[in-house]
Amino acid sequence: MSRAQFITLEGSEGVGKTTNLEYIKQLLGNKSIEYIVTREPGGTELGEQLRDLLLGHKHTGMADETELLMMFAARSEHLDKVIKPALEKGQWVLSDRFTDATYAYQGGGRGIEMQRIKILEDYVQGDCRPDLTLLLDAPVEVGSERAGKRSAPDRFEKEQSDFFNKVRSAYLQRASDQPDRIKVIDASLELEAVKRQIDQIMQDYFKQLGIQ
Ligand code: T5A
Repeated sequence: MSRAQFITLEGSEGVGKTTNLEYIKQLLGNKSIEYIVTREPGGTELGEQLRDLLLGHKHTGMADETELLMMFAARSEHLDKVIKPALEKGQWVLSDRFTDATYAYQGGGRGIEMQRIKILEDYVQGDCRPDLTLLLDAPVEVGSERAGKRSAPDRFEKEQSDFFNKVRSAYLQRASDQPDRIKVIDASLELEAVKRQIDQIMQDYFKQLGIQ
């Protein structure tokens, strides 16, 4: 049996990460794989408090570097208390966002040098990286419309389309740099068509790991 896998879901606002996470849970369940589901920023008591500060509107003028460091502070706690212990116990980890989001939002969106993010990634994570990342990709207008229908905008959702175009480009750049790990899914299609793409990727992945 292969070791427990760390899978992340990424994409900009409203592309359908939370919706499709449910589908991935079903696919793992069908293979009788033990897993936990978590999210970033968040996933721990402290991380969820940091999430409230990051997404809420109390600190609208937060400096970009502060935002970056808070993302990694929440991540450090998340790795220590949730992700690493689960993987060590043999449970797969399915996370709604992880460090690719930092490269996309704080790097692409805010314009912080990618090299600085890499230094923090190495420092906080050591050699812990996702094994597989599903990047749900859709034009910014599609995601914004879907997210807008669902709830009031958080601090990030208040950004303009220029910001989200940069986020999307940074994600796509990472996918093109790391094609073995990051699989791009056309999330602009109707939900059933998105699920079919996810199913194909996951079945190939199971096969690669020798999971029947
Ligand atoms: N962040 C996070 C950083 O800046 N740096 C970091 O390092 C990290 C980790 C987190 C915010 O923090 C930022 C990024 C984010 O701004 P979040 O809640 O994780 O916030 O992210 P959001 O993108 O805001 O999450 P959403 O819940 O808005 O989007 P989802 O999960 O992608 O979308 P979902 O599944 O809720 O779907 C939205 C709506 O669309 C419908 C759904 O039913 C739902 O109503 N839908 C579809 N409709 C039609 N066709 C489809 N194919 C559909 N798929 C979903």
